Amino acid sequence: MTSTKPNVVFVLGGPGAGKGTQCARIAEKYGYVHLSAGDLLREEAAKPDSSLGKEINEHIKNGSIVPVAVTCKLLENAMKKSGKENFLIDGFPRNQDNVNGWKESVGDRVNVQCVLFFDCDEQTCVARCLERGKASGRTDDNEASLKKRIVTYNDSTRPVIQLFDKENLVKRIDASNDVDKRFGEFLKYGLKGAV
Ligand code: UP5
Ligand code: MG
Repeated sequence: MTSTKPNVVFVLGGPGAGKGTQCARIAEKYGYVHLSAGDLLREEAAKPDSSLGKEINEHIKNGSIVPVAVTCKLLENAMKKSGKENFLIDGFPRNQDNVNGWKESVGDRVNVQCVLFFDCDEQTCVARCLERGKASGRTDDNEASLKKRIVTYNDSTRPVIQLFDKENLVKRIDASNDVDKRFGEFLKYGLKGAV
């Protein structure tokens, strides 16, 4: 049966695993809309009139997770605004509360195709973020924030990936090797438009 619902691919993995880099490539090649939850939160926080800016910035710096109602609203608005049907949702859901909030507000209105899991060792993740931090201007690309981001990832996000795995939704990708080698791995996952 063909689904007429929008398709969603969740993209998860540690800080600096390469989610954003690969999503940009998949989006270009397969016509998905790339929505990074982190980018949407940073954009919202940067608005001069945002009442949520301070709270979002605190969470980002501390590597903690922004309340799901905020993130879900930003994602839903971006999906609506795009007018498109295939979405890569990068960096969400990050904990059980995110999963519950998404189910409540979006739930069956979309078809969750799969979860791309970028599996990358901690040392590589940290090294990439610190390197990027030299020029990124991100308030969380420093050693103190990275320690907290890694703890949050291990304690809160890994269990979510395990949960999706039990539902047979997870496609694991070795994210520690080079960018081009990894890109070829998507071809076998039957993303919409992939051949
Ligand atoms: N790079 C990438 N791939 C490489 C490769 N194969 N070889 C060598 N270098 C590679 O890549 C990171 C860096 O590594 C880049 O410089 C890249 O060139 C290089 P990137 O593609 O940016 O990795 P990504 O996995 O996207 O890393 P990011 O730092 O964005 O991941 P996070 O999950 O930590 O950050 P995000 O922006 O998603 O979230 C930030 C914060 O927002 C969270 O900590 C949290 O506080 C908050 N947040 C929420 O609260 N809720 C959400 O739903 C989402 C975010
Ligand atoms: Mg990213």
